[in-house]
Amino acid sequence: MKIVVMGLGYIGLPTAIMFANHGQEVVGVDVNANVIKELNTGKIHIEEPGLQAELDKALKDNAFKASLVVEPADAFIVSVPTPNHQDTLKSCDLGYVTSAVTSILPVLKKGNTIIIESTIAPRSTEDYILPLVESTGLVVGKDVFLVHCPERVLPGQIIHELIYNNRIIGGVTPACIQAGKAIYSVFVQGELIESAASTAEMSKLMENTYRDVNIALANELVHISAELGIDALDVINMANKHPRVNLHQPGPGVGGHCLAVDPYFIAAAAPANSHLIQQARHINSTMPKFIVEKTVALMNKLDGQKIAIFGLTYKGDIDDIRESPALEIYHELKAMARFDVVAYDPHVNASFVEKNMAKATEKADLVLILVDHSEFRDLRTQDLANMNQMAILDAKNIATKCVDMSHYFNLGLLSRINEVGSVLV
Ligand code: SAJ
Repeated sequence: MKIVVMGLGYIGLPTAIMFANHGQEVVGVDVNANVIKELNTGKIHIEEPGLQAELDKALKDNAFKASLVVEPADAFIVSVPTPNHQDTLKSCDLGYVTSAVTSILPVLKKGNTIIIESTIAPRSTEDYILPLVESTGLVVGKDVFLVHCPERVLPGQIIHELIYNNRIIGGVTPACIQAGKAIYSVFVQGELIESAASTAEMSKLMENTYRDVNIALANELVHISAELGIDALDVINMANKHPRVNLHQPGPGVGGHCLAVDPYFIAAAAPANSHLIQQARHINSTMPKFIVEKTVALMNKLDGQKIAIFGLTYKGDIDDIRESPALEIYHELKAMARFDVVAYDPHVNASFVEKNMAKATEKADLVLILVDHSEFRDLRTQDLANMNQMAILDAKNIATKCVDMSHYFNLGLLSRINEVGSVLV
């Protein structure tokens, strides 16, 4: 089978290479000429464990090539970004998807299958992509097959999860589902679950929305508990001892390209019926502001000058700072021009990021932990001995070996900020 994969990013590239290394002839298409050049000379442009070795093998076997141009094939897999529109409800921008599909149309033949892997708003396959495909005169379900098959992999474990995760095969017609199954069964060992295209779209979006809403509930609990003087983290621990309760963890906000993006696609598609989802987005996207307020309140109490921010990425143990609430907090505190703000992150290489922890904490009045990097788990009070005042605001509840500091606050203990007087150690 010949497969064209459109979009060679975090999902498209590993997918293309997996097909190539399972006996298929694969052409990876991207609009970025540099990416094409690098891949054809054997270099991957993204960081993903095991992927370089997989590309080496695919190139050696002549099973994969990268190209700027779409070629005739048996199947086309579209894996391009779907950002939010900058409209009020941040709806789904299908522009890259429709332009990828449009570029396939001139080479589309009877018997071909088009699979959309990009995360898309509910009903996009049937309402927008189907008419586009049928504008060629080919009939979907009879002449060609159209499928939405959302990806669900976690960066860092992509190759393993591509093979072993279940896949939802959302067909526009029963024949489309079968065409999709035949393609993924080449290498997927998880279950291939048959569904309608619109169900597949919505289930992908709801997986991430479920987490976003659950995190918002935990963050709202932090607000409530700060007001009432109750330890929110203890409450979560207690409640989660119930066999059917799984409250998520609060934090400085929700980042990344999935949880902070996908719920808007649902909300924008059905604004009058998505109050909870919209409210959850509001709660999570205003958490950075809340953390800034608490930081300023604490710094005022401490009469402090220097803040050492620990962690800038959107979640722990990764190097990705895009859509990061931690970065937003850093910029906000910097912009106030009231404090000396230094960012320390052992995972991030950027000129404004301090790589030396001792330098970051030197004469600091507060360590503000915003990311749960594993390194911070081992942080001890004596590691911070060069601080001016021994204070930590730990928004991820990770520096648990530092709770004996003069001032240690996590999101369960915010109400105690009011009790702080200026203490120099
Ligand atoms: N977060 C919290 N509290 C929690 C859990 C997470 O504040 O209890 C925050 C994180 O710090 C981060 C954000 O949420 O800022 C998102 O992190 P995440 O680990 O929940 O998710 P992503 O965006 O890295 O990956 C998700 C995954 N989806 C689910 O687990 C349902 C992944 O499987 C999907 O493939 C990916 O979205 C995607 O592409 O949609």
